[in-house]
Amino acid sequence: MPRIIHTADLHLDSPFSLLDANKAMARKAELRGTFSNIIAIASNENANIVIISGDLFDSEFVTKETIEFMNSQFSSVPFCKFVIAPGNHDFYSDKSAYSKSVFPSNVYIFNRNELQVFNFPDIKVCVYGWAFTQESMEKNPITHSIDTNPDYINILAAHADIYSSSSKYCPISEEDIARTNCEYAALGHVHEGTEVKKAGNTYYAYSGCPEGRSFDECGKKGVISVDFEKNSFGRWVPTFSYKRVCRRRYEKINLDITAVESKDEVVARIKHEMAKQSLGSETLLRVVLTGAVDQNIVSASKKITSEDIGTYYLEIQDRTIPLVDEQELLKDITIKGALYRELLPKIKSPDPEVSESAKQALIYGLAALSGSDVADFE
Ligand SMILES: [Mn+2]
Repeated sequence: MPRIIHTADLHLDSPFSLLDANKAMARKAELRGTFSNIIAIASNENANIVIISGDLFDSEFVTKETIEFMNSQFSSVPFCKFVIAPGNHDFYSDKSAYSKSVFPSNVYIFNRNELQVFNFPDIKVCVYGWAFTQESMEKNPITHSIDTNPDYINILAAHADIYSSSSKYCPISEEDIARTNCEYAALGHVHEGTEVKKAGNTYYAYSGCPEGRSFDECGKKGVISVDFEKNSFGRWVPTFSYKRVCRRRYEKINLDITAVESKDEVVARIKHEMAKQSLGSETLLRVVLTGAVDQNIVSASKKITSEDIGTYYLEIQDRTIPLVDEQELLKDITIKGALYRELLPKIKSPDPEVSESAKQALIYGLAALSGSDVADFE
């Protein structure tokens, strides 16, 4: 029963510029750890092939340590073949790590921007695919239907965009996928993994990235494992399972803190929300505070740390509006009311910079008009 693991978009050696230098270095190491997790699955579950559908590296600049690490990992499962289809971030060129480094003999790398095939008679598998050879690839390499061998399991490994026919990143259509006549098309490029779908007789999916690298890549991440069995008509039938491999996860929480009375209450509300979503210490969390709130509490809440709530990283974003007696101010015929009515549309602006400066103007304005000391507002 042949078994294939499908992954893509690992982006090894990503800079993690959102984090401080120490954490960025730790995350780079963890990203390599995620690759080890994939290797461990391949090893423990006796996978025949691991398909890597592009963007294994974040750029053409790959450190020697990363290459050495990769090669020791590839060599640690000699019975497993690794097929790489370079993508737009790690395109194949004379200067790329793919052509400049020597890889173990169980690693197979597509190197042309047209349809190629690796034939593995020992396990009766054919892997079709191509490589990006520069940062973009506007042509579609599936120029005709493939005359696949029915005795073989036929796989397509491709970095491609199925969502836009005008994409600069190898636009292919569902019809193209169907024309490959493959049992499975293992796609890379889209970092949000998809369900397994079917075009003609070909199943296809984006595995998504196996480890999030920013708040654009939220949630648990993993790889797709595909098992093949022959049905009574002698056709290969795949079954799919998703396996989590990520070390950490990025998550966003929107929290309406209207009527909270202290920073501690905000901390408790964040923890409550984390418990509800089962977010643990591995989480990189962005909390967006909303609601009409006393700005002293908001200022204090902005100082909540990852230690306070037990996450790996915490970012607090303030989208609150100042707690004022809105009805009173809307009717207020003095300059206070005029100020409020003037600033209200800006306070409610979706642009956080506009909203923030309007809020500050209101806080300082109202404080000044009441004769109180604005220094308290920091
Ligand atoms: Mn990518």
